[in-house]
Amino acid sequence: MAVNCGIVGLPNVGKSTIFQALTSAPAEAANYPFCTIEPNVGIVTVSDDRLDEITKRITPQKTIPTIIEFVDIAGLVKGASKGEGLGNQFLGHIRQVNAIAHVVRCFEDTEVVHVNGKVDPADDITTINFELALADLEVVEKRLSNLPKALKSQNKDVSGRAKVQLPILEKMKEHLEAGNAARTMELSEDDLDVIKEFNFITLKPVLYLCNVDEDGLSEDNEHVKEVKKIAEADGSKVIKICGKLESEISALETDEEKAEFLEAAGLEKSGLQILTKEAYDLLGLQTYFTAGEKEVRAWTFKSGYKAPQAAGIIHTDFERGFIKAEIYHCEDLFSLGTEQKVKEAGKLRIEGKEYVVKDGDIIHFRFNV
Ligand SMILES: Nc1nc2c(ncn2[C@@H]2O[C@H](COP(=O)(O)OP(=O)(O)O)[C@@H](O)[C@H]2O)c(=O)[nH]1
Ligand SMILES: [Mg+2]
Repeated sequence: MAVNCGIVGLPNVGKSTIFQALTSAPAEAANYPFCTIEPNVGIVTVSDDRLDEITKRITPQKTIPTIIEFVDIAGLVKGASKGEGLGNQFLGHIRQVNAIAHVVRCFEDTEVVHVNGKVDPADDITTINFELALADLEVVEKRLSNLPKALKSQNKDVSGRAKVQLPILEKMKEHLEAGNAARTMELSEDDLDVIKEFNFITLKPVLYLCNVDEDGLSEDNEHVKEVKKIAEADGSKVIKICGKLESEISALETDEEKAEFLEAAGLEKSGLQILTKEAYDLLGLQTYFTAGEKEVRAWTFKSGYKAPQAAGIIHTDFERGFIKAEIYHCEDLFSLGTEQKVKEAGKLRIEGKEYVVKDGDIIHFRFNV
């Protein structure tokens, strides 16, 4: 399942620094054939303690974590929606991502020029969000101008679709014109389904990423406090990261060195580990595992998936030919110690097509093609 998160923000806020730190230890691309391989796309493994614990108990030949793609989206400046900067090119990239990490400069450094001359998170966020709202507005207006024709279409599918889209898009137009993000509108699941085809940018979930200096990590500075206020009103999450520190950590060679560095800095996890985890949660993603002697592997699925859908993530044949799934939970493995003991304790279950997969399930699919 290809899941990706776009990194946006004004120029010089630290996007590329964070992106480069994130992707300094790239995942082995061969394991992830569905990924996009482009210079501004990085495949980042999602660290998961449970995967390490399963590996210890099963001792497979190899362990493959699940991943998330990060896309460094440059070119967002005032006027981007009108083609300023990299304008349209950037907008094309951002329409394709599942979630947005919005980097906000919350560090002071006279050596690093701010595009508007001073560090002002509220103003920066407004600028970016305004451009994104304008970009969506353009899509809405274009569709609205085509609707009268579509409404008169002989094709019932076309006219029917236009009819349900009309009131939603009209409401959305007003909302966007006021500079608001579409995600702050009240829209039902059905509404969302009807407008899915437009890939609205401001409907995507957002995570604000405060790029702070080292002091800002332990205590929120004024800039961070401001971002938190905005995010709260917006229903978005905020995390802090120190781009400079992350790039120092990522330059270290071994995991041991990285762990020592973090400990010395008084940190439990790197900002990047927190970011990948948060991005994962933001998207409502969960993990199940497959575990055999050859390979222990983590797989990403959307919460609510039933067993055949989850199987389809491994291979479409698994979904088509799904028969049943043998399932136990990783916590049972951790408490009982071995797969054999899990079986003896009666914790291994056979589930059918209607089973809703749980985060942390260890699954063996039976299928027939
Ligand atoms: N002091 C400080 N400088 C940073 C930090 N993160 C990035 N920079 C510097 O800010 C400048 C712009 O960073 P860059 O990642 O290229 O920004 P982008 O334009 O958003 O991609 C570079 O000179 C970075 O070294 C940070 O956390 N602290
Ligand atoms: Mg950059």
